[in-house]
Amino acid sequence: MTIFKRIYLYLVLVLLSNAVSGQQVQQGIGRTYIGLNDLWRFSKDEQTWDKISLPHTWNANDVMDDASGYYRGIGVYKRVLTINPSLKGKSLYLCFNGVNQEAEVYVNGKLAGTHVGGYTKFIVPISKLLNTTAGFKNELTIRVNNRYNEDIPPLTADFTFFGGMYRKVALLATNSAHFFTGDHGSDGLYISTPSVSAEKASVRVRSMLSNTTSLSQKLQLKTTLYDPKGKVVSSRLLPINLKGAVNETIHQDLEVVSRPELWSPSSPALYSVVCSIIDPKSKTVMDEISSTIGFRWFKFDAAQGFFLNGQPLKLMGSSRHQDYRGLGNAIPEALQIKDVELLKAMGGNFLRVAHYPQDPVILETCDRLGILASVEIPIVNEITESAAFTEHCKNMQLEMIRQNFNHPSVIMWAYMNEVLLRPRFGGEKERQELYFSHIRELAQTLEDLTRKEDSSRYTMMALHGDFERYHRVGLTKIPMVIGWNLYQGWYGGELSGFGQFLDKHRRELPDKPLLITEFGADADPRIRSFSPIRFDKSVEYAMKFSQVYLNEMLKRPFVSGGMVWNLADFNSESREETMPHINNKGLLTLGRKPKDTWYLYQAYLLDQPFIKIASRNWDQRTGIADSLQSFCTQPVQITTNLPLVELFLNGKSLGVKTSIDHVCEWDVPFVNGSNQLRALNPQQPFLSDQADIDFNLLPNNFAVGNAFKTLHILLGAKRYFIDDEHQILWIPDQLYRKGSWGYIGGEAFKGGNSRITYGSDRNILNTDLDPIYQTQQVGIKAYKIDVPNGYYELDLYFAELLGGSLKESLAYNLDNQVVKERLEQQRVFDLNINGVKFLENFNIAQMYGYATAVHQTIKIEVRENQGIVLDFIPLQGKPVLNALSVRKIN
Ligand code: GCB
Repeated sequence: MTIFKRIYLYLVLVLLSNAVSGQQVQQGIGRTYIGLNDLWRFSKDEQTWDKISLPHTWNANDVMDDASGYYRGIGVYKRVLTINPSLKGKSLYLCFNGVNQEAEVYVNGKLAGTHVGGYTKFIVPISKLLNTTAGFKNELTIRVNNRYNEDIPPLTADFTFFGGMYRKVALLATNSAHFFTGDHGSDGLYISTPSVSAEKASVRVRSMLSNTTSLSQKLQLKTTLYDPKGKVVSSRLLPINLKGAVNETIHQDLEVVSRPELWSPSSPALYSVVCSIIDPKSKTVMDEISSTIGFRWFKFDAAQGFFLNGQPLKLMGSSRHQDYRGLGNAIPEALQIKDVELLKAMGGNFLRVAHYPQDPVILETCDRLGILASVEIPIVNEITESAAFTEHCKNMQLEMIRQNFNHPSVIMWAYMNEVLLRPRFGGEKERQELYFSHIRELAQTLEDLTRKEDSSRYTMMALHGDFERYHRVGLTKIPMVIGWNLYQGWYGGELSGFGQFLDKHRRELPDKPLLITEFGADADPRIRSFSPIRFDKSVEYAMKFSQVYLNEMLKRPFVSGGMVWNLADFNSESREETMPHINNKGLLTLGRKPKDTWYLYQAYLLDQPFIKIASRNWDQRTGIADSLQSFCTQPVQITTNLPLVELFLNGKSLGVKTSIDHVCEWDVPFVNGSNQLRALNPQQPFLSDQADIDFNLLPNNFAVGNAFKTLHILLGAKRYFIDDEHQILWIPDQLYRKGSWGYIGGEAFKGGNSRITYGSDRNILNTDLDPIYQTQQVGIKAYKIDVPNGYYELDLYFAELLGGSLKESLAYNLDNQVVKERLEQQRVFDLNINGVKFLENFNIAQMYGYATAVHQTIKIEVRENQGIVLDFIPLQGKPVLNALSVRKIN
């Protein structure tokens, strides 16, 4: 074990910058980082190898296929490393920013180090195993494993545990005297600001030094504080004597800074501290590290919320996962930085880095942009009661804190997310109580460790909405701040339950500050509805949901803030629903395209005047013409932080509306073809927004309506579906009306759980267009389409939505129920089209399997004004139809 000789030097030295300036210190940073991100080879079986560059994951594609699960096992990376002669004699390390989740590092076949945990940095010393002879090809082998390991969190979660070396790797070369690299992946430099006020701020620096030779080295430690403009504020020079191969920790208090520029969201002033180890004889810098810091003070108050630098500040923002469309978690830094910039552009001032520490650039960007943050380790849903699990949790917490200690953006360290969501030992009361006591113990251990490591920040735990359970188990007492993940009106309950829950917390835990660490509703941008209802996945329901939640939080001062779940959609391999494998509660899509809800948050959070046609993304619309009219009236939502908005359609005013909860809504009479919308504030007409909507007007009555080309109908649905891939617009079905179309008989399919009012949320196999198959008319007798005479192509879509699975609800289903979907009896039917048998003894499950897309096509001629008539003849069970398309050929 390393022995640290501690040197306490509080207030001992008053060496000012001019005392140092006389020295001729040679410039140079003393350490070299060389990126090792190219020229890797990767293999799962060590037989066949792919050439790859970092960042890399082996799961970018298999998480999106129909087969359940994704590869969780070993992946091996190999690379040749030749050492430049200039690095001979240096101390050499491999620095990994993130490898998921177990890593073994070999140099020339010998084990150099191991690491457990997929979300933190680690550093492996390799000098002793390298051959530094010029031109020698050292072999680096990194064996990575993302298997399920019951001793490593996360165990289960609503996100994907992509395997791989998915963050950057570098070779670090230092001189023998250098800043310590062995402290939990940190830089060995810890800066705190023990007291900060508008008048003055103090700075305390703890640096860890290391000598890797047995020779004593008499050196100097220079510590300089620079202001945001790069001007030296103070500097200290301290003689140090590294006697042999030792590690030493040095504490220094820098000169007090008077009238510091404070760090805040509106003015994120960053100072920096540079620490150098100097050889006084040669005047060279042996090693140098630096860190930005910020001066701010803050507090959480259970009654009045959060205060930054003495001023109340509602913390509003989002949580974030780290993956991206097509890339899994292996995403370039530029895209990560962009996420934080987007959060700022949304008007957010807080990022919950969830559910694990993320790429170092995330907090760097938060510091730079003035976004406050919390970071947490990935204990999600449950724990394992083993000493190894506890040790790994403790180590992860230490790594997280030490690696990110200097960030002014971080105000909270957190460590458990919804840990009582799926308590083990359901049927065994006593055993479950023991399990609860182990969770409590682990929580207390992590709480104590965190407070000891960092007394300047708050601790936090995120709990799901089962207030009583957490309270009874004693978890509400442990952290300094409680984060609630609340989904009333989504997974269960009513929207009104959200405000009631907040008040309950205030009543029952009057001394405990709270944040809403999660709230959100799925929003599939391809799904739209004029009768939005929870779990229909429509953007419209998510809009309504967000308005209620934002209003309730903003009007209660005791709520310190709220983080929408989530900034962007993210991969969750086991999810099914309209967009299988994706949790689409994001305000942005997986490719970071804004949804309507994004504009709503901007309207709520931005200070500068804002108007946006939120429905702008729904720019390909369809609908049935209003009776005897040449237009179809559909609502359009404009989001704004101004009181009034005027909307124009193709240059004609549709009137001025007063905004309610940051939204103005118009019934817009869309004409066939292009429709130009323009929204402006009458008082500030220069502030406007424009959107072009292409409308496909469907005939109200085939006999009198406009020419008709295609029709795409979702049966048993109350939602529209935009198949943007094939540019097809689907509309919800209607009861048959003469001159038009619609079903006769039957009822909309209702899925196997209480959340969903129509349709199924199962993943439909063999298609990416799940919403076409997820709704259905059950017990349908007939379908009529009163099209004029001519030739038509008719497409019929089926899927057996019942049966084939009896599965436990997925971990993320907060209502925790068991999904029972059984096909009680065979479903067999015939289908006649215009009197001719088209399907005989049709048994979807038997012929194609369960929840599998079936597509049948037929060409027909319609004569004698008979239209198209589908007759369903039940033989066993109830006939069904999921969707149909009609296309006029000529
Ligand atoms: C939660 C979890 C989060 C899930 C989210 C959801 O409460 O903390 O990991 O992704 O709900 O969307 O269900």
